[in-house]
Amino acid sequence: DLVPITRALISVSDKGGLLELAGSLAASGVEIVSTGSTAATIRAAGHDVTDVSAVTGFPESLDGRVKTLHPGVHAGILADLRLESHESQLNDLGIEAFQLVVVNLYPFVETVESGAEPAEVIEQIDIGGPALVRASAKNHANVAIVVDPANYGEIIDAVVAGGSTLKLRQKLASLAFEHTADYDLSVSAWFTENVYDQWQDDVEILEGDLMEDDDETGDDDLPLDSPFPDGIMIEAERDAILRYGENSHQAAALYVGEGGRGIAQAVQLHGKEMSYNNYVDADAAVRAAYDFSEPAVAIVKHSNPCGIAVAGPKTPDSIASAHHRAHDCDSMSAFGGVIAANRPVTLAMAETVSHIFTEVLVAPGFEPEALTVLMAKKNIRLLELPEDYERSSLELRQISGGLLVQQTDTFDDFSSEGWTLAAGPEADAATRADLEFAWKACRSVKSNAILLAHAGASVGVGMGQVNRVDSCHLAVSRAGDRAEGSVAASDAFFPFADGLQVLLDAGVTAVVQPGGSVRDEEVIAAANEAGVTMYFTGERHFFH
Ligand code: 93A
Repeated sequence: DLVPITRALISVSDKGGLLELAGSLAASGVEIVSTGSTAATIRAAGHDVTDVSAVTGFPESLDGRVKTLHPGVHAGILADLRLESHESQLNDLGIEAFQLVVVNLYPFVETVESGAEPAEVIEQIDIGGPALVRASAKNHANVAIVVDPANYGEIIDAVVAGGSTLKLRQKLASLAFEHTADYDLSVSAWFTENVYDQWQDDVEILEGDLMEDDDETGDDDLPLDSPFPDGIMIEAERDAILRYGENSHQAAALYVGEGGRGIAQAVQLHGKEMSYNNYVDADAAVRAAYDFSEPAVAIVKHSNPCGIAVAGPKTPDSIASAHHRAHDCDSMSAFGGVIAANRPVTLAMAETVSHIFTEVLVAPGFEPEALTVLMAKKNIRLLELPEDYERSSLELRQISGGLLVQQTDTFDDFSSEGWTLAAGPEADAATRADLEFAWKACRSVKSNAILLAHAGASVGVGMGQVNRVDSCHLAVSRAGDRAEGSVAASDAFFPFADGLQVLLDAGVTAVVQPGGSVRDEEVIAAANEAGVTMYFTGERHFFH
């Protein structure tokens, strides 16, 4: 497996160690073929060198963009001379093989770091170099590839010893692929950070409006009213480049679908640019507040509500009252929150909000005096929703390699009329109203939602847990004393009695949940034992 070295291609940007290498190769009688300034450097030192253009019969062209990209070079690198057919083809084509290729790439990273303009950076994306490196590494059975001056000593030793061993060539090939992979990673990272201006303004992306494609095949299998076409094409226009995504190392942009009326089209009246997380939270807050037809406010942190409330009784300013009560649910979490109101913001509400650090306040309008008060705060973002705001009827979620599409959970019959009494006595009117409120509010809470409510306001919300018991603990501990005498809603059934028991022990007086667990009997027994009313709704409202 020893490959004697008689012909080498050298093309290097980093000229360090070059003359020593060329000198040793020349002394061993190796023919050196080289590109532009590499050839010039070697020649200037007095060694013989063949210009690559003499090999290809083609001038180095396009300001150096095309130097070695030529079959006269690449066939000489890629020929597997263990095969007679390759050898005879090279002979027929009059191409000579290389046994050694020495390349280091255009200094892309260094150019970026120097603060160069994009055009200059792009010129430093090496194309021909990586092609040489990868071709040689692929054909390591025949060719030794050196990408780093640190390995020049080894290859000089090999030449002197009579040739390269397979072991050495394999090691060098592995280093070579690692090198080109690193190089391309640097290039792609630079593109992600810098080249958004070149993004198409109109793209088909996985956001925005759905449009049926023309392909009718397969429709027969779907019910006539199916919202799902065979294929979907989504059209949305880039609206803004955001400062960054969920974290500062993630680039992000907002695309807005045509004709939609959702949060993406809210008009920003005041404040710093909206961030990616602001949009996600504002969407969640609006979803929660707009589930109610009566004046309601939701406060969201990390896409989960930390307070949802409707107005208290006999209040002169219902939206201000709803906000006050939503804030009181968990005032610690409300710090830095995103607030959505489903009625125009009044002066009274604005005055309260202006004393609470708030990222975003989104509403269908702002009274002029409210706007004056809020605009005095430079950190709050104010978003106005269109009057005809509507949630999209379909929800899209990207998974790697595909797209999940579902109808939005727009189920809107939250009345207790269709519920079944599963345990305890029938609830009185006030308790029923609270249960209906809790059942509705709990729909906007993610992942094992448990919501405790009293008098049309949440008093403790448990969410985001990987089991329902922990959500119960969380809801109860957040409610504190307020758990006693509250009602509870659970977005899905209690699989065991343990979660419910946490609520019962805390003094919850009535519970609403879908029911349907195989252990419903145990859960019902626990409620009966505590003398607590429990209704089954028959529907669940998972939200992940
Ligand atoms: O411009 S390229 O992308 N096209 C080529 O055909 C090509 N061949 C070698 N870059 C190319 N190279 C690179 O040129 C090598 O990777 C090396 O970094 C550099 C050496 O050029 P010079 O010998 O003119 O300094």
